[in-house]
Amino acid sequence: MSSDTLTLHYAPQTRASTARVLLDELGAPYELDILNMHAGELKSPAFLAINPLGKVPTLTHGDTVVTESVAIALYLGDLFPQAGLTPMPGDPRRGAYLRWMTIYAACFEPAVIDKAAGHVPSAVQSPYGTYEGVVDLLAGQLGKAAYLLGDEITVADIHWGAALHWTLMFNLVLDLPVFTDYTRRVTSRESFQKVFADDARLATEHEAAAGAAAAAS
Ligand SMILES: N[C@@H](CCC(=O)N[C@@H](CS)C(=O)NCC(=O)O)C(=O)O
Repeated sequence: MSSDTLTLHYAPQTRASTARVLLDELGAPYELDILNMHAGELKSPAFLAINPLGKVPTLTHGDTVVTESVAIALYLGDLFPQAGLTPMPGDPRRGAYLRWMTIYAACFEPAVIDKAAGHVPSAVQSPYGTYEGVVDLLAGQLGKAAYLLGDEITVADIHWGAALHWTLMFNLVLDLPVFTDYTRRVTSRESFQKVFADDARLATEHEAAAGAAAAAS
């Protein structure tokens, strides 16, 4: 393994799946370190030494460790600009790109997690305002064009398409056509379909292996 190898520490059917789709879309060479979440492998000492939070996705690039899906997406997008999916500095879309990636981590995800937990924080104290405000903001943006930043797909759409896929699946956002059409447009790509299929296989294997280990103990 060369020192600049990209390794995605991975568990199927998690936020790490998005990073894997993105690596494929970018044409990046990478290795997968497949971990069985059901067997506790995300909390093993070896993995905690890489990411003390014991979470995936985690990306290592030589000695560099990148955690947090949005940071990983931004890092990879900048590393592979030749794929044509990254609004790089100088591109007029760069500001909106950074804004929407940050809205995902700082506003959308906290809002849907609060919603799932039945927690309604004060709109003034909450870093995202209200759940309804965030969802309306997103619906308004997606209603303007085929993709988040216009007519061309970017890294931001790989991220948001995957996010809407799981939030629609868990009924955390309303299945408005503006969300379902966009999600279908993004996740029908070959890259997503390949990862979804492989994840289904891996998840079945992992559950069986964890079940067998539990039964034997
Ligand atoms: N804020 C993190 C969230 C990562 C996260 O929660 N990952 C989940 C899988 S979707 C995980 O690793 N869960 C395992 C655990 O907490 O034990 C990110 O965006 O990367």
